[in-house]
Amino acid sequence: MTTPALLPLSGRRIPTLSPGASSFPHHRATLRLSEKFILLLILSAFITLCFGAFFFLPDSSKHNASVHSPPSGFMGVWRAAPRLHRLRDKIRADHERALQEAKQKLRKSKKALLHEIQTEKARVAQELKKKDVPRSLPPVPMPKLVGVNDGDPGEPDVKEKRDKIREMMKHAWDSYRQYGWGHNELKPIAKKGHSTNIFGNSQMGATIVDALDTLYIMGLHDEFKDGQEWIEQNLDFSVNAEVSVFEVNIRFIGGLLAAYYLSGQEVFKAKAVQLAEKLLPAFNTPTGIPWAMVNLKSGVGRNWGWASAGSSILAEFGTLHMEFVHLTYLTGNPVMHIRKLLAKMDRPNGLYPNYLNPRTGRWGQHHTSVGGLGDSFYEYLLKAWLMSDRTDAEARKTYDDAIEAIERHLIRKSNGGLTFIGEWKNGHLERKMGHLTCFAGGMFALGADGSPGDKAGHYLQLGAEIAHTCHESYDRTVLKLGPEAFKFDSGLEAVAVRQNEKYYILRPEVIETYWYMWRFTHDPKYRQWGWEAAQAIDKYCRVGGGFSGVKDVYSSNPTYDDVQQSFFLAETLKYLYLLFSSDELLPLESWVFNTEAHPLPPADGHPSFLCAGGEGFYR
Ligand code: DMJ
Repeated sequence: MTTPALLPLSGRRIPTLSPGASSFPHHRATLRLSEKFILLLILSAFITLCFGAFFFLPDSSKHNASVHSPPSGFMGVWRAAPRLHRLRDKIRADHERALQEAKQKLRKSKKALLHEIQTEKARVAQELKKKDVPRSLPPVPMPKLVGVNDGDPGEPDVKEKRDKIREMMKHAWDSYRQYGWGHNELKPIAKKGHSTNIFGNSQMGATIVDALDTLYIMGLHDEFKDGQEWIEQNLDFSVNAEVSVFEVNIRFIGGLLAAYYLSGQEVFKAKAVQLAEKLLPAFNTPTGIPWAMVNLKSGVGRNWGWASAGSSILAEFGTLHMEFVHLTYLTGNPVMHIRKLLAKMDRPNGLYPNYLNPRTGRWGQHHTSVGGLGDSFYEYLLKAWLMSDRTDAEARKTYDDAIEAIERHLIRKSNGGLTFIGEWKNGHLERKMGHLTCFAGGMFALGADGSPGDKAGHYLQLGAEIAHTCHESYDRTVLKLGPEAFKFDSGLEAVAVRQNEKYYILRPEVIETYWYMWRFTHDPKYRQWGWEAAQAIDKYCRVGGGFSGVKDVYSSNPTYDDVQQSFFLAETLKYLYLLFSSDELLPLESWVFNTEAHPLPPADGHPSFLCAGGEGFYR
């Protein structure tokens, strides 16, 4: 006897055995699939009918129930037929009404329809605005400030120069007040407002915010009050504008924080926090490396179209620490993560490429620069350490290592003996230096104290050499103003070659380095060089409606670019003013200047007002 193989029963229907040879099944134990399906269909139709009858006509059925019918049971089902008619009629009526409404809408003019849409949009925006009320901040005492004084230099001739710088600031501000008020920047020749894509299509008064602390330290208090009033009444970040995260951080958050610390006016603190919260969605990327741009309203971020392989830019995502460290109480610090991620990555020759893809976490093009695209990343490593009262050893080490690699691969001496910082492009050194790179002289001097080994003197010397080279780039022009970029190649020394590198747009970097060098050495040549630059700016860039950049510093008959940049008021004039003030005004032991020259007190290690603890910053 064979034992039938045991089959697993699950999922199988075992056929009944027929007694004869016939294979025709006279009787079936179960239904066919198609039969089951039909039965199911009938059943569900019946259930739907009952549901319709009982629930879809709630009002009338209630009414009927109370007046005519027995409360429940069999009779209820009988009553389903008239209810079904009513249901059908109701559907027809609804249909008809919707049709009429649609016809009416179509009869309206395009203008009326647009108006209706706009009104609805405005209503929704209003609703959203109501929800957008900023979180209230904990009450905390105002920091006691060191070095916010007059800074009288003593010597009358220096005071005279300082007064001249103050007068230039007045001219720049008054012109903006008159012709560009509320716009981001000013066109001093056309005498109207100006803006660039870094501010999106917004009108956020960039010049007002950027200039506030300069006005304050120059003692221009009426102008400061005027700016404050504008901010109180008009500065609104719920705008549909796609802005540069970096620029908004350094100019607006930095400017507002500095204005708060100098004046103690709460409005600046509140606005800085609101704005920082608007920037946070930019960090929403797979790696946490922020997008270059973010829409302030929608929070959607993206990168510049021109950046290598969809990358974020080193100098942009690497220049957030100083400001965000002051806001950790409310925003956390999404920025610390960036440094951690960079520390894990391989670096070609120890150098940081300027491009990093925020999706993949991979470097883009291998281009390293201490000027545009890279500059303030290095600056903020050093300043993170200073902000922490020199406790953030990781920041200091990262800075020291980066500078060592830069010295090894990018810094050279020209045939004429000028020290310059070139750019590294795919394994090749380009012997060209940008005006932006000139800030590095001041950075080397600032970082000298605290550098590893016995190298403080070396870095102060390096700062002095860069200051000298950059001064040469000014001195070798007709206008005594520096070009945007200059070469050290084929017999050329510190001069621009290409036409599109000959412009000067009121940039601060060279004067910034003079000021740091002055503070650390008190060598009078730095005041002398600063004064030369101030005079050249006043002579060649001053116009009726403010100050303008010039297109060719080698031409005795320059044409204007017709832009008064906000950083001219925030940085160039501030550094000049400080250069002719005493060191007691904003001493470097108590203040760290962000990359837009906005002075901030150290925050880490201190219970700063916006950091957890909220005890205030006392020194
Ligand atoms: C400023 O906005 C900042 O200094 C920034 O770091 C780079 N350059 C401009 C001025 O040149």
